[in-house]
Amino acid sequence: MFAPWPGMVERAHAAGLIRIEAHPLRAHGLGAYRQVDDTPYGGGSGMVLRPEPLFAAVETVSAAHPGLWRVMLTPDGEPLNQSIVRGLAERRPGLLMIAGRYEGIDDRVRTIADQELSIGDYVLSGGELAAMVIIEAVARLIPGVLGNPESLNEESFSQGLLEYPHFTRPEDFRGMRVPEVLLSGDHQKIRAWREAESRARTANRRPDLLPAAKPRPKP
Ligand code: JD2
Repeated sequence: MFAPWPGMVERAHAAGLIRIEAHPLRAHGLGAYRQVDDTPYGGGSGMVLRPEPLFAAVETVSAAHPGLWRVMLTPDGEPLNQSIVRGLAERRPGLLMIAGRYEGIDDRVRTIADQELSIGDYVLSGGELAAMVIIEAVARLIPGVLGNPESLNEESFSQGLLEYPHFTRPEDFRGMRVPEVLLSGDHQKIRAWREAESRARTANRRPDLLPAAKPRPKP
């Protein structure tokens, strides 16, 4: 069956581990042309999403699926991070994501949302891709969606650090050798090396993450 989402999300959906529905705003548009946008009060360029279609859509979906946590995607929302993603993944029965379009959304729409999120400091033309980013980040935390759940605890950001470098075969690729410690079989040494690499990489590339990083466990 066709699904506009790739790979893991599609498999999780097919396996019944997650359910995704799309509810086009147009179904709640106004008048013969099912209008969902209008010109901004106070003038200016660009169109603004009207509140009625959005409220109608949210109320319709909420009536069919009571209790969904309402997330609105917006450039001025709280910046998304893995800790927020973990919180979203625990919401039951699930999420209702509000994805607008146009140059803006009528500000009264905020009042219908439980949480306003942004996926980063750049400008998109609408909230749909942001919603898909959240779908993928959340779905992989749902039990059974990922093949190997242990990898979740080790991966990037789960300890607040960037990941250690990974290597696979061959041992020597064009003169670039796999670090000797990884071939040693000494798992305590390997763990220490990975932790040090993780910290060094975070300090070099993302020093902003370090204050929040989990302190090194005492030996
Ligand atoms: C959206 C638009 C206002 C400029 C609905 C943009 C987003 N990280 C992010 N960047 N942009 C968005 C986003 C989300 C929803 C909408 N637009 C266009 N609105 C100013 C452009 C309309 C997130 N999340």
